[in-house]
Amino acid sequence: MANEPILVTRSSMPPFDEYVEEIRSLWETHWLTNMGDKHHRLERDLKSYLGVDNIALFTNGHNALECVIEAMGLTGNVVTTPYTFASTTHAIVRKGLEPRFVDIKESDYTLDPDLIEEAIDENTCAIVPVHVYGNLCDNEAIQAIADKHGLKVIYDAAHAFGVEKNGVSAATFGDASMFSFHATKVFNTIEGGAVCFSDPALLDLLNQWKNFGITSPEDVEYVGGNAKMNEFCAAMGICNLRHLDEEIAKRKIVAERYWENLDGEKGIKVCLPTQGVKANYAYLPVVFEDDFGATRDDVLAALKRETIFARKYFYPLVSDFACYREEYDSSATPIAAHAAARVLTLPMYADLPIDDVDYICKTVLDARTSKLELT
Ligand code: T4K
Repeated sequence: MANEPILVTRSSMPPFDEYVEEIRSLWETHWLTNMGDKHHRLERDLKSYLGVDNIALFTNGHNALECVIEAMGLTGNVVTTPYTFASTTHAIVRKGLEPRFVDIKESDYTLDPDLIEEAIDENTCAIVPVHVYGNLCDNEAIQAIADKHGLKVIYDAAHAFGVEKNGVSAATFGDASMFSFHATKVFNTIEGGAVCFSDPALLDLLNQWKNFGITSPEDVEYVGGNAKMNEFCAAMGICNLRHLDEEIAKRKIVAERYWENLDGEKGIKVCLPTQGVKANYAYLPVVFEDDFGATRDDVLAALKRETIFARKYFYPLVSDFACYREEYDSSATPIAAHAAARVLTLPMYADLPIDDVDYICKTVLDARTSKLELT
């Protein structure tokens, strides 16, 4: 049994004194939120880190996604994936749009471009693909379809902070990309999120939509909400960003040890980075195929007995949640259904000791024999 419980992830935090130093000025200014100095500074730092011209910060990734849908004035239906966190679909539905679920690719669990066109009709306004686990979607194929049909592309890039393809930042893909800066993400601002976008005209709209739709001191043009990042969260982001490359380098060592231990084992499918992609090692998904010798749930239980808490990201499919299952049939997306029924995300964070990785892998592989002993 592990000495301490090992959870699926652990938030990255800067040295305590560094954060205290960063927030010291707030006691002088008493400026705590509503797009203050820290907020502006983090925007500048992120533009530079992500290589983008336009960014808007938010309270969280979910509100960021809702806001960009609102700011683009989208109506109709949206082609998207059911293999994601509830947030992606909820944002679409909460903004009055209809999700059209399309299946994913077996290789990396991202939206399959070959299936997108079948789902498009005259009421389709956008494609919302997800760079799930930080695996990049086939952005070129998706963009070609969007251009052909005059659709917007908004990436749910919640998992893809810092990921690049052939030296190009994923934050530049499509019309917009939403990032989550939740505590569980590679880069966190405690809670937070951002939208990076190509059309500079969106900046004012996003800033207005996240601030009650206020357009001038005496006018409110939109029925906006409140989704402004506060100064304490922005300060956390400023500090965490300074250490991010080091954190990702440590994650790489952890991920590579997992792959060394697990890749090639019968019935196990891991997700290796694609050629030309600079990965962020956000998650460690493993699919247990039927010939592994134990089911995904057997493995989960075996890990739990050792106080190791893996998670079933993403099971069930969003289309199987109680709030959607009446309207959708998950057998229409068989590859997503197959992966959801067999996937586990194993513990992954920068400071996860290599000995623990070895122990987790041993427990995973031993689940085959303990299954035999139990039967
Ligand atoms: N799109 C996608 C594809 C997403 O995955 C997400 C969020 C979003 C959109 C929306 O972005 P945000 O609005 O959240 O910015 C977690 C996160 O809450 C959620 O942000 C994330 N995806 C989702 C995949 O995972 P839970 O309910 O599974 O998290 P929880 O509380 O069980 O935490 C998991 C583990 O993380 C814990 O066992 C320990 C560790 N942890 C957690 C917290 C809260 C920490 O180390 N520190 C912490 O503060 O949803």
